[in-house]
Amino acid sequence: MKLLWRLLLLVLMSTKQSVAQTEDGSELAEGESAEASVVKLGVPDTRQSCAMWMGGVPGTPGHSGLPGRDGRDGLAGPKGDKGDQGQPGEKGEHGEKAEPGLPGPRGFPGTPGVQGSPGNSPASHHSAFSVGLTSPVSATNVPIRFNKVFLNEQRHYDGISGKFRCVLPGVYFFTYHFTIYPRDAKVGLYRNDRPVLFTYDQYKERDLDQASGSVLLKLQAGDEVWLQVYGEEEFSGIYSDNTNDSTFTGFLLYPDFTEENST
Ligand SMILES: [Ca+2]
Repeated sequence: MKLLWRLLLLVLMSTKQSVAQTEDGSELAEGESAEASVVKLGVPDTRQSCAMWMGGVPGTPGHSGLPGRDGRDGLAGPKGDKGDQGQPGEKGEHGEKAEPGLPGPRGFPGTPGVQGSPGNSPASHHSAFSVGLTSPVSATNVPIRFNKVFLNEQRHYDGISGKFRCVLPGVYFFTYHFTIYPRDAKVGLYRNDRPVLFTYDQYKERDLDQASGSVLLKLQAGDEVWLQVYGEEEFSGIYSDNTNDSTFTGFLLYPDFTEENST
């Protein structure tokens, strides 16, 4: 009976020995040589029939194998922290002057300007009058006063004094037309107390004569122009009634605002 237990113990010990897993999955007891495994694959192991053989002493560990091949690259690591800001670099040299660029697009219209001050009205450059007699002239050596007004919008002709007073410097045209009756007539056109133009008519009895005259004068502001009988009463034949007129007309032909005429 003791002998049976020993045998059983030996069997258990042999099975406890470390076993190696062969490549094909079959178990190979430690200590078995490759040759033995070849024999196991191709040739029936006659030793298997002897299940009761004793195991040997464990062999010494083998030498270290050759280093294995490098492994594959690992996955990319996590993004690192943001670095500190670097110091500003030195100022660079001036670059070469570039060619002028293309013109930019047209801008928006600007805002309207402030309204200007009113200019001189063309009407302010007007000066004209046309007047006539309402009765024969009786006084001599004084301005003839024309009281019949055809036109005197600017009132530059004064019916009280009988004088035209220049307000706008410039060139003026004057003309007059007289009915002569019942005596001779001699009339002078005066400019500032000096006659510049004369008209003379000898009256013939039972006739009705007419006389006229015209002139261009360059006047300055303040100059006065008028008509007056030149001489005594025997030359005062300037006549007028309801159907016969004697007239005096003048107007500004063109203004002249040069320094010489503006004083
Ligand atoms: Ca005559």
